[in-house]
Amino acid sequence: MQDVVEKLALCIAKGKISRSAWFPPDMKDQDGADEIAAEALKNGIDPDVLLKGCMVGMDRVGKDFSEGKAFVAHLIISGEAMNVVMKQIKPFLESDQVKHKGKLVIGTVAGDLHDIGKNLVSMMIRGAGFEVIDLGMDVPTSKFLEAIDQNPGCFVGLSALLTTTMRNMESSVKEIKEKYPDTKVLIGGAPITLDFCTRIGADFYSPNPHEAVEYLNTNV
Ligand code: B12
Repeated sequence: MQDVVEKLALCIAKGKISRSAWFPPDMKDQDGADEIAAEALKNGIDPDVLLKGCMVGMDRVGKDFSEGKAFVAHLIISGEAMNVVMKQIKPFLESDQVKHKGKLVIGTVAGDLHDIGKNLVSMMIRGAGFEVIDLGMDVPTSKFLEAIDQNPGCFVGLSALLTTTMRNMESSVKEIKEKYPDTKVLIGGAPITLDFCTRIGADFYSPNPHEAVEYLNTNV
């Protein structure tokens, strides 16, 4: 079983999606995440084992990214490799055979159409074993409140890329905290700083998804 975890983690970390994928060149003609997952499920291996492989792989690439050793393109291709595995284990996830660690409701704040960073964060957090409820972009505060109401105990992630929409982030955090003071709110996006996070009363800021995963793992 450890063998499956390691093989899958390697494919995810290196972005080897399937046997026919040309990337990465040093894994040419080797099985990718797709084949390894299919074979494992055929042999009756628990989907949790595959999820673990995804988590280990995404964790490796996430660490490299936060240390500047990997780039956005690496995260995207690793995410693609993870998605082919997730597609195969989705039926098990839906039948509750895999337990999620917790839930995160995430969205880009009102007025903001930038979702690339938010999608990366979602992907990494999903890869870490959390259920992610992605509300998309240009999300009004009322939608966040509705989602929190429907998912008691969830974490909330807000993303903003424009200095103008940072104001909307501030008012979303204020309203969320007024109505759900115990809900932990994570914020991020290129113009966001730790100082801003503290000032608006959010619980956590990170410039990268990896630290957000660490925060969730320790606070779940
Ligand atoms: C791509 C892009 C667009 C695309 C967005 C497509 C999409 N689907 O996202 C399009 C073309 C739509 C766009 C539109 C606009 N854009 Co634009 N855009 C960019 C650009 C080039 C890249 C942003 C990006 O995706 N970066 C890559 C991702 C991975 O990084 P990231 O989002 O920062 O996310 C990382 C972290 O911040 C963190 N993170 C992000 N969210 C979260 C959330 C949580 C909870 C956590 C923990 C972490 C976290 O993790 C991520 C991974 O490390 C930036 C310039 C730049 N270099 O940043 C300009 C930029 C953001 N855009 C800008 C502007 C001005 C605009 C427009 C107003 C342009 C116009 N005049 O129409 C419009 C606004 C539209 C709107 N209402 O939102 C300005 C903003 C300036 C400012 N000070 O506000 C920038 C900085 C360009 C510039 N130098 O002027 N844009």
